[in-house]
Amino acid sequence: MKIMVLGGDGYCGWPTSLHLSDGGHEVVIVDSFVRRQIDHELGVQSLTPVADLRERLRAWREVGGGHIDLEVGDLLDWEFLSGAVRRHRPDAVVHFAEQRSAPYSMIGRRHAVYTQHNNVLGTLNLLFALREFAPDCHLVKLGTMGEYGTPNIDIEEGFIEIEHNGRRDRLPFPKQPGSFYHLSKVHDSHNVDFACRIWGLGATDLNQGIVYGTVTPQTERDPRLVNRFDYDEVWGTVLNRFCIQAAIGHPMTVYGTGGQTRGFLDIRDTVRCVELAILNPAEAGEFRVFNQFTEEFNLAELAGMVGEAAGELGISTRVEHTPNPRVEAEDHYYNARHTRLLDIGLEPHYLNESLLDSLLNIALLHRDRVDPAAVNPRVDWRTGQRPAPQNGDLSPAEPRAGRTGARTGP
Ligand code: NAD
Ligand code: USQ
Repeated sequence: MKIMVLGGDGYCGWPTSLHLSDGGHEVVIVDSFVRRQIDHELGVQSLTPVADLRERLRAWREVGGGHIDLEVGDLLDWEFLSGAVRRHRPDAVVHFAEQRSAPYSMIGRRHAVYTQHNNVLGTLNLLFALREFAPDCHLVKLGTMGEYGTPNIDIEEGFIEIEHNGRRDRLPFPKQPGSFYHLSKVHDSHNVDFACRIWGLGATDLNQGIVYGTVTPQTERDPRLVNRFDYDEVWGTVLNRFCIQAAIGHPMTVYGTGGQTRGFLDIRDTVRCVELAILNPAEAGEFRVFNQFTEEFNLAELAGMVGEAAGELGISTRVEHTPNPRVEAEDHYYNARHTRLLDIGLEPHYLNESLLDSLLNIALLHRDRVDPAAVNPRVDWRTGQRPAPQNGDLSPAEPRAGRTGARTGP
């Protein structure tokens, strides 16, 4: 199949592109590199040294992985995006290309506006490009489990059967997201659902949980193929953060009581879930939702698991319950259905099998690259950004939108 991977330079997009290319698909990466630019503005960097995308693509060819095409440009640039879709006429588009940090979206007005502008309008441009130039293309859109929030009932996969005043219907599951970023995903879901209903597009919304790990069988083939591993307070997801904290002797920063429960999955399962969705496409006019995670943990449990695994390596750890910078329920009911990907063949990796090899060992290998100033939380949901410590500036220039994308090849 011909597959466009939007956001193919990112944490999920890069290993997914390699996995699909390895599976014999023709892959085209689309990326504006805005994420690398924001890292630069925030003064943070991946724990793992990430090569330039063209160097990554060269390395993939040199290890026999084959050719991956590249389109450099912004989804907000209609001429660029529609031109790329028209030229390639993909069978499937995987859409990762969004600002994906909840803390970033809560720094202040500009960051909230940037996040929703980039995410919602980028997706809207994509829907129009598909309608005009590739109406039969299957859209695989990355959503998030955080769209649902933490309701006091079981979470279904996208839709719920409701009986109200004696009548029944199947309706979108209620959404109670917890940040302007998570809200952007809800807005996207509504727009994609609507486009499927009125234009007959086929789409899968993958409501992904929190991803951990960095290694896939493809990224291991050459050091230049290494994936990013974020640990700073804006981009680092919780488990990756606990592992680098353990590795550098920093207390694990559990926000509040640690009773917050979330769905988690290994990056190796992310790439497989996306492939399974592509190989089992939505029908024309169908908008379907898969909850994409494999295990649920609360944060106190997670810190305990990291502490135990670190102990096996002779590393002692400490947990610090920091005042919660976020506004979120800390003790709540959580039970989310996640059977649809298992039904089409997902064989999950489990955390207790990967904690040492794909997390702690990577954190230890690169611990000299950790900037301790980037570790503690500074973005507060109520007040926005707090004053910077010694270094690390959280006042980026207004992120630019709508830059002209040039067509390039590797
Ligand atoms: P990332 O920041 O590492 O990658 C996103 C990529 O998209 C970057 O390379 C960035 O340059 C590109 N991009 C962003 N806006 C763009 C635009 N307007 N035009 C072109 N390129 C653009 O993020 P990630 O962790 O790989 O997340 C990918 C997707 O998966 C996001 O949509 C995110 O919401 C979703 N997701 C991620 C996680 C997680 O734990 N990382 C969990 C659930 C869902
Ligand atoms: N947390 C801590 N300590 C930390 C960091 C986070 O206790 O040092 C807590 C947070 O308060 C939250 C939980 O851990 O309760 C998860 O935080 P996170 O930063 O790992 O995840 P989140 O902000 O939800 O965002 C990440 C990705 C996002 C994706 C989402 C999936 O950045 O792109 O959409 O996970 S989900 O959480 O299922 O919505």
